[in-house]
Amino acid sequence: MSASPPVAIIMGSRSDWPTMKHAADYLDALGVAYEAKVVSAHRTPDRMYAFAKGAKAAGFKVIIAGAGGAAHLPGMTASLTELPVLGVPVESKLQNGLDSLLSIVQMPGGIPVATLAVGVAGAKNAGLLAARILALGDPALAQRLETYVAEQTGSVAETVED
Ligand code: RP5
Repeated sequence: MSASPPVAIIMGSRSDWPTMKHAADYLDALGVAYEAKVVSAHRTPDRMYAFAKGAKAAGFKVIIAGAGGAAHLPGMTASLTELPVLGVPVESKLQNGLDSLLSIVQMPGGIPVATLAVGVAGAKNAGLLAARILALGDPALAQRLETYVAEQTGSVAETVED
């Protein structure tokens, strides 16, 4: 059986994918392999437990976990694995994702979740942060990240006219 890719992107619902896809897009652009799947803390708790308990042995190195509303998936996953967990609060109807953010960010001391911004920006940065973590042990990826930053800097015009 081949090892899992370095990044797992998990999310509480298929409805989270339009947001979480932005993490996947950045990983694609940087040449980082990932697996994306729906793992709900509430609707599929056994799947969540099995995934989180087995993630390290399966070969994953970083977990990106997105959820909205009662967003328990990142924290519960972090409680079941030693791998770094990056939490993405997905926008919700109640408070545009502020509720998701608070659900994810307020972890008790001892169980870390690196919490990103709400929504698309958070998903993008989760992809980039996962790449930065992996780049610590991957000089070729570090070079690709450096190129990405340089291109981003170069694309920002100073003028406001077309
Ligand atoms: C959470 O509930 C999911 O992460 C999602 O953001 C939210 C709503 O899920 P659906 O009702 O759209 O499946 O568990």
